[in-house]
Amino acid sequence: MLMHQTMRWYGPQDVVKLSDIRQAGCAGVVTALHHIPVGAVWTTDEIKQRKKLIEDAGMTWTVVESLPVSEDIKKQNGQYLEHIANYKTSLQNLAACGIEVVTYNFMPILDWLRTDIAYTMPDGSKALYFNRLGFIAFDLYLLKRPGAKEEHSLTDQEAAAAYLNSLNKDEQEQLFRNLLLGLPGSDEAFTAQQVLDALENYAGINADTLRKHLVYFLREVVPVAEAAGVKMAIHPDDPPYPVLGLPRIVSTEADAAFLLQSVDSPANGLCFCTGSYGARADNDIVAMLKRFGDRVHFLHLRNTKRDAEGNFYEAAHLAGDTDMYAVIKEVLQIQQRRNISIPMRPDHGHQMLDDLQKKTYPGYSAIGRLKGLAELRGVEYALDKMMR
Ligand code: DNO
Repeated sequence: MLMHQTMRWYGPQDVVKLSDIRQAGCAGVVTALHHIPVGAVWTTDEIKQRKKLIEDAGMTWTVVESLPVSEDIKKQNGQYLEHIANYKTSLQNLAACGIEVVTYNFMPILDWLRTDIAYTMPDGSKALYFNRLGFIAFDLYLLKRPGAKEEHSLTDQEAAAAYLNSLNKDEQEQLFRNLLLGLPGSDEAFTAQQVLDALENYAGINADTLRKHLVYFLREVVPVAEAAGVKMAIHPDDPPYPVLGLPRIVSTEADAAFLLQSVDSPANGLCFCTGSYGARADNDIVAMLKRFGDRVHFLHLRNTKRDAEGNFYEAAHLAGDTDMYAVIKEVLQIQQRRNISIPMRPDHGHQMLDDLQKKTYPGYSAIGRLKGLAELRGVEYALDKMMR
């Protein structure tokens, strides 16, 4: 049994068209109703409209990414009870429309972060990059977060200052903009003041509190998901450690084990992102897949290359630190055991060829993802034959 191949589509305004995704060989599409405000209900009408677009293009809407969790839910204040009630309704509406996997994350304020969204590879293609000193420089000297100084060693502070001085004004502005891109699926970046205000609202919320809020959320929504036949899939933190003084609680094997145990239902599962977990050397990706295989509902296959200084770039799908051969082999075994086909998407991809001229969502140009998918598919095809 092969993985269910999908690609992410940002909706009708995406430069990458549904026909492109179909030609890439995908049977499924991963999308979200980005126009609906976070916390509001996804009505069956809206869901059906989107579903029809996808079906008219000859594919199925297999996975929602994401049904976003509001900041109020993460902080447990403001309108969080109403948002949780709305979340349940949205899950039921999605189920009524036949959509069974729902991805979300529990990262405070900012989703994924990169210092460089067009890092030039030796072959001229562009990749996403996370530069540790660049990030510290942003925190200390561009965002000027109160309290940041105490969190970085003197050596790091000095090195970050030197790094920043090595950049010209344009490059400094670019660094700032890249980090505040924040939310995939929207063109709006945060302003520094917005981020500082949002950070202020997290004062007093440490990892333990955030974990309690996640468990509360799961205890509320997972039974509803289970009854409706929906599988929840939490996306890990990216990068997988605390940033800007904010706690992050889905970064390690122990984090995943904790959240799966805390609500022990098959509907409470993982979006297993090999790129996010893989940015930490202490995450053994294949061992994690072995352990959590029964609760993996969605796969993001992507590779990162780390260096000794804590930087990483997004490598080609079969390059990088994660052994994709071993990952796919494990996935095939899980699928055989569970007798299902797990939805997978090639996550991110290099900007290359004609796409170098286009403005796509960072990481989501068509050709790089098509290349990634084709390579992953090849490995899977060969392994599947060998394992029979
Ligand atoms: C980045 C994505 C994430 C992911 C969310 C899920 O490219 O993998 O933004 O969609 O964290 O909620």
